Amino acid sequence: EDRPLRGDEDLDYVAASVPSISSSHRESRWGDTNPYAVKKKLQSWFQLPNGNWELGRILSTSGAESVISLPNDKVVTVKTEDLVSANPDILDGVDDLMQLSYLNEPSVLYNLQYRYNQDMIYTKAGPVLVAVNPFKRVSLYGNEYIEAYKCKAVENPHVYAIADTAIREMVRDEVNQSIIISGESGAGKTETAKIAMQYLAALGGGSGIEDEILKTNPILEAFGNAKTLRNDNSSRFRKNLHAMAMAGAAGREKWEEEERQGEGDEEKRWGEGTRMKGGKTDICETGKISGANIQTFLLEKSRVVQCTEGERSYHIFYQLCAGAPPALREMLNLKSADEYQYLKQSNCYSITGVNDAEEFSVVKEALDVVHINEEDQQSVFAMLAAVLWLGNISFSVIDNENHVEPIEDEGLFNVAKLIGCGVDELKLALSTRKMRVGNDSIVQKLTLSQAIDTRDALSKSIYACLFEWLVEQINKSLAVGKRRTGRSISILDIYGFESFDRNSFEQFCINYANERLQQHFNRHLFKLEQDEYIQDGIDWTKVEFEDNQDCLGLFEKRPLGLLSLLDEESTFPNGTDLTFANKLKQHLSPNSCFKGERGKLFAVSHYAGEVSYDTTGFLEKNRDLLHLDSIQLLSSCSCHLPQIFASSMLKVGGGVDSQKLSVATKFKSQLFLLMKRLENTTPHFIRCIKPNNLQSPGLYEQGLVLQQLRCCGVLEVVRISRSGFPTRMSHQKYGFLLLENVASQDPLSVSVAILHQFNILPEMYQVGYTKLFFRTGQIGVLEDTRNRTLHGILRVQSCFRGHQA
Ligand code: AD9
Ligand code: MG
Repeated sequence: EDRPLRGDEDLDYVAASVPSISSSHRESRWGDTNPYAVKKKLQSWFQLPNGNWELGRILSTSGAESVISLPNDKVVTVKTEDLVSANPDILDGVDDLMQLSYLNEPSVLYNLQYRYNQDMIYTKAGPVLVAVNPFKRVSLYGNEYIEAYKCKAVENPHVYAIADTAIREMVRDEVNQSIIISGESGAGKTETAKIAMQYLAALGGGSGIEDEILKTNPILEAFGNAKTLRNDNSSRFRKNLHAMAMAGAAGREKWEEEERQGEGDEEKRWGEGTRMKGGKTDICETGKISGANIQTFLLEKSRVVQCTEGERSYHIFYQLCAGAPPALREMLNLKSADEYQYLKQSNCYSITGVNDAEEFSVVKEALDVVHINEEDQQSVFAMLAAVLWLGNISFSVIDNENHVEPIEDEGLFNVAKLIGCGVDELKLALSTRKMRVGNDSIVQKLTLSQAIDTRDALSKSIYACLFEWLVEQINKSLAVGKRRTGRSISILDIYGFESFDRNSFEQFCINYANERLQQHFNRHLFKLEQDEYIQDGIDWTKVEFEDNQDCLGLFEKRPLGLLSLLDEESTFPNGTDLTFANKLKQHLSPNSCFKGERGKLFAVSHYAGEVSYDTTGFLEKNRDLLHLDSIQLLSSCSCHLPQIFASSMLKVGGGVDSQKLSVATKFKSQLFLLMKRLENTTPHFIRCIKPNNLQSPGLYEQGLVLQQLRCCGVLEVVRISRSGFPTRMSHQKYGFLLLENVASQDPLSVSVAILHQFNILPEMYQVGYTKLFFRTGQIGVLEDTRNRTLHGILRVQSCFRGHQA
């Protein structure tokens, strides 16, 4: 007699062959009355005129044309070649996109949406974690979850799981780790970085270092974040948090011992929709945090003096105006936000749901935690007030050549008092410039627009220096008395690729950085793929990968690359944005990634698409000059912060006489340092996706998501794996489809027999030691047959059960 068919057993067989579908998902599907309705076999993706994909049921196919019915019961005739294969139902909502048999765009979009609708915002794409912003509180965080991931009780994709893997690999391999988070504005990078930090902090470290690390967030966000049209709490700088942790040989032994103890425990259920494996692995002893360091890049200085309608300047200004206690208000002569020109111009003072006065106390408390003393805190607030008052300084014309002088009013007096200089010196610094002609120095008077530029440049520099100084103080506090031994985990919160209607110098720098990071990403993925092929004895030369080296060359080549030409033109006294654009066209046209456009425009073919840049303002932003007169003014001040700022500016510039480093050059060298650091780490990638532009929950716009998946390299992962042999199966999986009895054969021969039986072409697969590797799409026929066969088995089962009853 054949063995009796027990429903559960075979269900498990099916489930087991689709690795790690979450159990809640498994249950909801298996709760259906007819779980194996083989509907996907007849279904295909079809793109509607609006670009969205719909799942259509194929009613008939006559070669070139197919008739399909759409979910709204509309029946349309379409070209068969426009149809894109849909995955079998069984693969709905898999937690790793690589498990999809068909790795096409609609399938990827659908899978993410399927999960998003159930608040499963995290999904793996092979080695990459995709996080779709929920724009609402989701119950996925907190100590209970942290504990569960720590003891590996849950396996669902999560930031915690990434952080946990990073810590484990750091301890096990004694290699530094990095968690690289990217995505466009509002996608959730900063929140994700905080979630990862939460996990690291929960490891403890003693002496309050965990709390200090977490308290850096409110400070950096107050001084470096602002409300923009895209995100109420947009970071206007990028950061790398570098957490030092203990990872020695002793730690490793303890670790391995615990790992061994954790093995072999049976599965338990934990929470809803999660799978739990018992066995506690306490990593606290080994991965303890011993210190940290924060590196920041590219603070958007221009926001201090200029911002668009409906946006705000940095949060801290509004917090100070709203929350400063009376004594401080008096000392700084503080007014309300709407009395300062810099804050007034954008006509936006508050953020829905945010109380700036309360936030001010949070920041103050955080400053205490990172050991910035009361006196220094007052100096910080004085610098902020000075910047606000600078914005209120206005000028009057004093001669018929449009030369100006600052008006002696409240603004001027307050600035002089707050930075500690004489009113006359301040007036002079804002309205004249010393020039050197031969060995003589002459004084030139400034026109109105020159004076305003000088004033604004001073405000921007004070703010940028203040930000840098704060970061430095935080770093001192995070490092004080803490051992710098052991290994580290870096958490990078960086700009994603940006492409707007008008793209300027900022996008130019950001996209250049992304091009570098993309290369790092590609090389890492390539290596992972290659390792897997080699391990399984596959000929990996049959796999081709593209690289973005050409585009990087366009930026970095010397002397004829975008960056060199920009620096060269920035040092020419007669250089303008137009002469710069022309020079680019003259020298770079042969590069296939470059396209000259009319006037001041040029375009670059980035890995994520073509971007057209407008060179207007490029040279000035790149020079970022603060006149020597202003630096000298600051160094003559009696307050200590302005003095520190002046000396740091002189240091960066290499002394009084030398040319200051250009912004692009400084950025490039920061980027190189960062890349060098990253190259010595094991990277973990998190890609954040913004599902809609309204910052509202539950809304998933396919087109928007698709464009981001493309830009942040998720589709690249898919593409890279498609260009190889993306579908991998164990040798046994299809054994039962064989017409002959194969029970006695070894798994490898079973595989070969199946390939023959289904006439799969030799170039379409590779037989590895442990797995079969298929080119993309090959698995469809096998999968259909398998489903039909299983469907048959189930029918038999239900008959059998019915019979028993
Ligand atoms: V920007 O480039 O700095 O402008 P980010 O950093 O990518 O941007 P941010 O982390 O600030 O975006 O997220 C934007 C908003 O999305 C947050 O203020 C939250 O309201 C919301 N968000 C993001 N991630 C989560 C989450 N995991 N859970 C709940 C979230 N809300
Ligand atoms: Mg951010």
